[in-house]
Amino acid sequence: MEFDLVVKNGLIVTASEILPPGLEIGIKDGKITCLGTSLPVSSSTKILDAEGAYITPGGIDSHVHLAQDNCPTGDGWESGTRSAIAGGTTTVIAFASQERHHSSLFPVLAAYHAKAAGQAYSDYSFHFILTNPTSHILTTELPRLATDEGITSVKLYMTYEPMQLSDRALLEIMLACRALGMTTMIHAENADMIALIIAGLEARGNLAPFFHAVARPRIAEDEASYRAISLAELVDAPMLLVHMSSETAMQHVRSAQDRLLPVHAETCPHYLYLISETLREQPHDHFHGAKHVCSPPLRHRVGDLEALWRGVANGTFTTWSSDHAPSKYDHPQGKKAGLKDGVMSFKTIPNGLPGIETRMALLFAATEACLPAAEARLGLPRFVQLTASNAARMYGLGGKKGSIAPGYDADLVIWYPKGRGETVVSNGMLHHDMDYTPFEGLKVGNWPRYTILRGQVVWDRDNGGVVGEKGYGEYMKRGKGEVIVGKVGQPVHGMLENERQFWMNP
Ligand code: DUC
Ligand code: ZN
Ligand code: ZN
Ligand code: ZN
Repeated sequence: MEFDLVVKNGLIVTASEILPPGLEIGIKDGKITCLGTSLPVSSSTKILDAEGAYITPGGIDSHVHLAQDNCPTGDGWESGTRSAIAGGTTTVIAFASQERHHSSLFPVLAAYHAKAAGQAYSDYSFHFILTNPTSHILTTELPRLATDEGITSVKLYMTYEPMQLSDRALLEIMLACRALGMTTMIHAENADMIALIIAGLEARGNLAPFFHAVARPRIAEDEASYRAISLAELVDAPMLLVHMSSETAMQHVRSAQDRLLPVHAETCPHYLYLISETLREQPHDHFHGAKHVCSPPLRHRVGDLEALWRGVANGTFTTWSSDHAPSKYDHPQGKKAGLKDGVMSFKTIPNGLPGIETRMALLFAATEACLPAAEARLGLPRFVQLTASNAARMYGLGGKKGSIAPGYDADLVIWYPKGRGETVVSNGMLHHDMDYTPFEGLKVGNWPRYTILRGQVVWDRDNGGVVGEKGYGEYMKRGKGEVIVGKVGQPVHGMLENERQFWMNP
């Protein structure tokens, strides 16, 4: 057996264990073909010495917004995926977004493909945001999307007027997705609670960035999360709640999982590291809080964060995604859209934070330092589940991405040996096309030293930085997602086991 590349002297981490030292990774034609000791090398084999450091699967960021029409000032595909590989992410799943007036998904998809084609440094795929789920789309287009286009997940919104769906629409989509083996992702916030609070804030002139967080309290997320779980339970559909930020909402997920319902949850670095205090006015800069405006908002207390860390450690959360939703700060269509003629309004600040490049290092930090909420550190296998393997399985890339084993794409992150990767995050070191990072000044213990995508070193931090090429990233058609938590076929609370047969297909 000839290898193109052999990675040696590393400690290989999978979703279940740290493999014994001495195992080498043999790579041929972009795939891992062998794990073994003393692998044969020829004159054409490249050797990469990991120097005793951990090797984890290339990251899969399953929640990324690139070149969406509603964030025109942030990253496009080139800068967004360049930033991804520099942070150890080899696959991004971004959104193609239907607007209400779009009666077919295919022209929308073509437009998103056109934006990404030839631009990507990382591999990529799309989820579809559905805002107008006509019966034609549900019965004719979704099946084609799943089978022909390899798009097997949709994101649905319970809030935001241009995107919000009724409970009935959510149910209809869940049923359609269930039949196709598609995954439903839900943005859960109670739209009417938020609208009421915003009206009250407006009437009182409370419009500085901080009031964005006041307008979207935890209870709005808690109620909508519980409702989304109930809707999914009724129709027996696997579901994932995206960007969760609330302890109570997380507990709703936990108790659904205790009942073996197929309910999954995602959280993001900013909810674990930042609090809403950063949205407050500073004496020198009244508007800088706009940099931290995202939905759900950052929460108020450190205690909120500690609870979420427990969910990260105990398995409640399935995925750790960036929710990279970049809008430049100093740009009239970016965050400064909320500041006109000296007058602030959080209502017109685009929502979302950049974080595609910092995602992996911010969770790796929890494997090296004690978690805020516990004496324990996060296990490395759990790090792998959260950053790569669970997303691969849930979103239909299982067997190809997200693990280090023969047959898988050779997507790897090689970290620094302990003690050598310490990094203070600053915007200047990042590769996105943004004028700030919300994590400025945060210190992490390690950073990806090399990122390897399908056998090619695309990030070499000490020798050239981004050494991959634009356009090397490929579009990934995805298969059906796997249910990772619980199982389908659970009876609804209080319903006879076979009662669904009277009103829905098995
Ligand atoms: N939802 C997201 O998924 N990202 C950014 C803002 C939002 O509301
Ligand atoms: Zn349009
Ligand atoms: Zn959202
Ligand atoms: Zn998002």
